[in-house]
Amino acid sequence: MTTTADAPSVPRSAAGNPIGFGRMPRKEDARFLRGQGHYVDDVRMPGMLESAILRSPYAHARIRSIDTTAAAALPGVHAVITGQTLAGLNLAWMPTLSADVQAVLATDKVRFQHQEVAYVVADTEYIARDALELIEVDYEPLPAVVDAKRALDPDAPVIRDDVDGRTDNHIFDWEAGDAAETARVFDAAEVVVTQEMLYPRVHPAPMETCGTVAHMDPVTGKLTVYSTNQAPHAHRTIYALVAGIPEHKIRIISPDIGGGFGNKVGIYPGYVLAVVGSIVTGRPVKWMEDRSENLMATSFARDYHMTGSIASTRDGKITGLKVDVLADHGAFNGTAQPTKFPAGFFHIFTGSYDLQAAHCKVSGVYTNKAPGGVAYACSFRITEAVYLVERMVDLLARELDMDPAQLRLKNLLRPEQFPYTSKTGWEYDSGEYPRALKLAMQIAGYDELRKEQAEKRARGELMGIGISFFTEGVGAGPKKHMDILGLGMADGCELRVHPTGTAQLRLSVQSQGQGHETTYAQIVAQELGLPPEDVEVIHGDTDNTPFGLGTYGSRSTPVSGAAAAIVAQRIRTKARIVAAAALEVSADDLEWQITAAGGRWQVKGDPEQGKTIAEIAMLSHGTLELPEGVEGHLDASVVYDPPNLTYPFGAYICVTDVDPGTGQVKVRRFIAVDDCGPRINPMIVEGQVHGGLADGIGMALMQLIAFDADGNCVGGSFMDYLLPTALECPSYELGETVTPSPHHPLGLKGVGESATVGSPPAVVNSVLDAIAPFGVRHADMPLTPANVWMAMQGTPMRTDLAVT
Ligand code: MCN
Ligand code: CUN
Repeated sequence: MTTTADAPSVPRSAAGNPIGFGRMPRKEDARFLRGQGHYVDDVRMPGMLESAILRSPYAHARIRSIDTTAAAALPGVHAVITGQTLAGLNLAWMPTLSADVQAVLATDKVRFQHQEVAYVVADTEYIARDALELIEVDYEPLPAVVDAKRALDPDAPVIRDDVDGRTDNHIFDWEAGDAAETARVFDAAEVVVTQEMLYPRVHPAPMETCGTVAHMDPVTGKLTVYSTNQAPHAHRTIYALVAGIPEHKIRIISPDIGGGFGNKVGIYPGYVLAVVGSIVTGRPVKWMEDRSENLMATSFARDYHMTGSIASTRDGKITGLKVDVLADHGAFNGTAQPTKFPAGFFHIFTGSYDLQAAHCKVSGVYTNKAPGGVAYACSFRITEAVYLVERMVDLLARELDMDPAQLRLKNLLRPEQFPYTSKTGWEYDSGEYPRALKLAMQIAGYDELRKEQAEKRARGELMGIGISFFTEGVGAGPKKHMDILGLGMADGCELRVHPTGTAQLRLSVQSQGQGHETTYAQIVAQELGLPPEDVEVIHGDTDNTPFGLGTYGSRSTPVSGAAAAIVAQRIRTKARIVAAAALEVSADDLEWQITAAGGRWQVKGDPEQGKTIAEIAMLSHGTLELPEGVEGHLDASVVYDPPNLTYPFGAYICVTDVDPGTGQVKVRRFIAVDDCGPRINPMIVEGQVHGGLADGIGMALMQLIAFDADGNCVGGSFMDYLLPTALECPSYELGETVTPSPHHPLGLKGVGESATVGSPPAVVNSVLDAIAPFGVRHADMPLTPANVWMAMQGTPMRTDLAVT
């Protein structure tokens, strides 16, 4: 793996950490590596009860009756709750983040396999699960629709007949770009290539499943909720709006989170049920889902059936792109995404290319599957968009008999075109695309790889080289395009420097493994010259942190990272005034220096005279007479409303070998050049990229949630839903270019989802390049040995429908 060394000039703290940006071990690892993390399932409250959910065995069935008598009589059971109980509290349905509703417990029908039907609160989870078996539900099975392409057929059963007057399974139509202009460009095109492709349904499968402990204190009326969630403040507001509990009487605590990947953005029925359970019993109630519940009932990602067409000149200048998408949202439109558009950032489907016209149309449909979020390192539909355009460019290269790297270099946006307004109206902030691709080609030794491939092909060996280039728009914020249920996307941030010069930074974003406790301390360290170990990062507790909408869409660094920088800069400015008063000089005579002793305001031309931030902190809290209008203490707060998204990008190259006899794919090399602007902590960024590359390899080759014709989910355990391990992943070769964002105070762009977005097309392009001698144009993910082998025989599989 290639690495980036810290700049030698970065001063270091006594503990050896860089005072500012640079490689430093993660502060949180001291507890994680010792097994001392504190997760929701570790929460034990006095008198706490446990619970379990009864789920539907059918994908579609009418509920005739539910008999809970035997379950309620089981010793140790405290409450059995059904949809009818909830209906009495007006809580049988809850709003989703896409302005749809979702059943908390089914009342009329079940609409996907494993939907929530009843809830038991008992002394222990074991008793609760025993009680589930005593609940008798009389179901009338109904035909299920699991094939999105059949969901709009006139004879398809209507899934959402809870909505008066609904006669079909259509959710929305949405389009972007200029249809007329695109048609004109296609009419004039010398070459047009069209391909249908599926980005299959996948699941984020975090190590820790979802869960919650809810306690409604009957005396104070305060609801405390411990939950595995990526957006505690948004959850608090939604609980207040939905349950009618005053917001100041709700405290959401997200302790350590064992991976989110988008799975922990939304509110699941189990969370609401734990709250209801606590209200009903007057005791704290815990609900933790098991692995199968997590895989089968919480938010999925993708499930996009896409037909792309790309137009170009004979010599390879891309002129137009159009795409028609059928989006499978499952039984409830639970899409968790902050854009005001139903298809989120699919806008970015023109990718990184300079073209004349583009148009896309997305139609959403209901099916009898679990509600699809857009979770799983999705950047809210950028993932599907990048996959589409990168497959289309490869197909065009094939059609034109051009090298796919050269075709990309010919069409990538050029540095002088930035800021660039895309054909769908988004302003890409900065980019130097050809530089990144050329660096990836150089690390890969691209020309030699092509020679090796030609030699191997001559011997009948199958080797593939796949490229992808991606641009993401991350940092959900700009008001024009975004909100969540009417809430704006600005992030609050507070910084307190204590009298002795250590500090606490309070953030609204919520780490799930991204290392925020380290990188945000490093931002403050850089701006204030404090050792990063002296800056404690506090997050995940709505009573103790300012409002903000949480961590997803790689928005933390673009939004809260900017807030942290600005709040520290405000303190530095105030510190200058205090230092000037203490030194009896004018503030203009002071200059800022970061020394081994930390950040210091010192007299220009007389560096002996100065005050460190720690000294200034004591003075600010002490007896020093502060100038007129300057308050004591060294605290500040800020609310940062980002003017635009940030647009990180990258160039990936994947080398695969395919076994001609079995279709087995081996990823031999993976080269990833990422540009997320300056890197706060290069080690953490590389860790994010490593994780994302493994994700991408898994999705491209192994991961799949498929359904049989009756709507049974075939992917409900790790025996069926295969996650990549070290065995499937090569030792990654990373590179870096740095193109700062012009509007972020530190030039930073997000990176948390980059590799998950960018890698699947590189792997797929590589495998399809390997088996090109068989005349295969396209095969859908996952490229399992069976699927690859079938493609080599000329019949690639329809991967989303399981044959049982
Ligand atoms: N960083 C940096 N320099 C940059 C950009 C980022 O050092 N120029 C650091 C950040 O400070 C942060 C980390 O990299 O410590 C990721 O930052 P960012 O890109 O801002 O992403 P978020 O913190 O908002 O994390 C969200 C993102 C998403 S949306 C998913 S999904 C995902 C991902 O992060 N889920 C993850 N990475 C994950 N990593 C882990 N371990 N677990 C998850 O659940
Ligand atoms: Cu959409 S997966 Mo991440 O944005 O939490």
